[in-house]
Amino acid sequence: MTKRTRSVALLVSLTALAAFSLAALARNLTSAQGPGDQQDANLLGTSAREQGQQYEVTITNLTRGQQFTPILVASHREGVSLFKLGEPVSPQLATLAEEGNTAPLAALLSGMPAVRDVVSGSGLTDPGKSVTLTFEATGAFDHFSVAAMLIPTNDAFFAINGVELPRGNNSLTLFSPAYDAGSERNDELCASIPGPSFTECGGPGGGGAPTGGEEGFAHIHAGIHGIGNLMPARRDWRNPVARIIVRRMR
Ligand SMILES: [Ca+2]
Repeated sequence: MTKRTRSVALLVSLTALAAFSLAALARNLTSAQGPGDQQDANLLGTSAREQGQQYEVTITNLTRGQQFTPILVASHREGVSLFKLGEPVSPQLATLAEEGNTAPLAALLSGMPAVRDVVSGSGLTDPGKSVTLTFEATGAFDHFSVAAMLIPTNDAFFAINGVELPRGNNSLTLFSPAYDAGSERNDELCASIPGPSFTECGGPGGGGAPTGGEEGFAHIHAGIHGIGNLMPARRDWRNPVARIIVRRMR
């Protein structure tokens, strides 16, 4: 075989190999678009989600006569805060603190790139009772926050405001005082406090309080003083009002 002949033969072989490779690639592409495609995508999605770490947070109501409304939990980067003491709260947190409605704050947080996961519980947590929620966090999204309203109050809430999650299998126990959102006057009147049936109100509470007289900034709540319908002997508290235990599940 001459040198030229060998070159041609080699070229033919390379061409055949390339054709075979292209055919195999084409088969793979066809396969990737076949019936198994959705399953593959699901597996990929599951795999991506599993890269996050799952945490369990248990919140206990430490008050004698206050219930917690549904509890919001979020994982996020360092620097995200639900509120700042001494400053006005966001309208979304005001709604949570005045009405027990987590939806506006959940929507706000969900739209933030610095937030990884937002979970809202359901139902009320009675004095002495606990509720457990699970959420995911990963990488730099290693902080979490918690918030829920105390009822019956005008705008009291407890919160964990951006705390670093425990590392490894360690659990972290935190306590929260009651905060006042500063967005509603504390008239302690049934007509101003939404919610279920309260003893002092003889039925469900009312709507929002009249505007005006709100304190204007988030602060430690001053408690129930008997200036309206609520009975301090039944509803007042001493801080802390909530115990929060968080630990990693996987
Ligand atoms: Ca207030």
